[in-house]
Amino acid sequence: MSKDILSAASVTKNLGVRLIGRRVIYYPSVTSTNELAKQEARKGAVEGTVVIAGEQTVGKGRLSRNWLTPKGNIALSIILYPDLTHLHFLIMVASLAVVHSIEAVSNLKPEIKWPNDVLINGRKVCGILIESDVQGNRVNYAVIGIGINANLRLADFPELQPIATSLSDELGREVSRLNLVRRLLVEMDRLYSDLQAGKSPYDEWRDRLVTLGKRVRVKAGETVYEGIAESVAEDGSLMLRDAKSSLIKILAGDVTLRE
Ligand code: BT5
Repeated sequence: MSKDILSAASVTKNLGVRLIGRRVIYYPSVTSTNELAKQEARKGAVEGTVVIAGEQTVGKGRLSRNWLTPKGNIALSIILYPDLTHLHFLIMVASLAVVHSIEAVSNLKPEIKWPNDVLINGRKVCGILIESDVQGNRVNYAVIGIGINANLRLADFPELQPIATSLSDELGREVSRLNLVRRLLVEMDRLYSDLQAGKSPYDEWRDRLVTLGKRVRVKAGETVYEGIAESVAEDGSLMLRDAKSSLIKILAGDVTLRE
């Protein structure tokens, strides 16, 4: 088990951020940081507030799936009040921030898999769940939930072993969650500031996608598409070239990369 101590004070100390991470709420154990962050957002929490947990008992993936967050992992949720025109960029900002922060604390080479995964050596090390409340043109809030397998022994979770990995399993040593979380917040703060200043994360995000050029199978709702992942649009959708050479635009889905 990791000995590094996560707390609101240790995370925020001299962090030097403008928005994201200027306020941190830490809980040793919660149901889901996204649920708590949404409650805080509805109460008007200051933008950039981060809810961090030592473990989650009911961590959430997309489409009501489960996200396992035993002790030693990282689970955090960031509260933002973005413009509607920026909403689709948040997944790009978040995945780039995760990649940069892992690279900053290790020599690992993370890759982004469309739409919301970060992989190392082909296995999922991080999942991102963005939940937002939109009314007309107004975004009441957006919560970016990030789960990173930091110090997780996959041998203890056989059901995840084929698809998942952790930083500690990849490195053969534990990582400092504190260093990683602090770096993640600094990267998020910088990329979000850039976005607000009109600099889009799109180009870098597209260039780092492992998905492009690959033969993929995408399940979106009840529909399954197969073809070559040709490109991504600036709104984050995947452009898939199917067997009939039609170009199909897919907003969100589950991707299987095929050899
Ligand atoms: C995701 O969903 O990848 C989004 C995960 C978001 C988790 C964060 S943690 C902080 C915040 N609070 C929350 O409650 N959630 C967010 P999805 O693409 O649907 O992937 C879910 C699938 O990944 C599951 O069905 C499992 O197969 C697999 N999975 C579950 N736990 C995992 C883990 N720790 N590592 C890798 N894969 C996992």
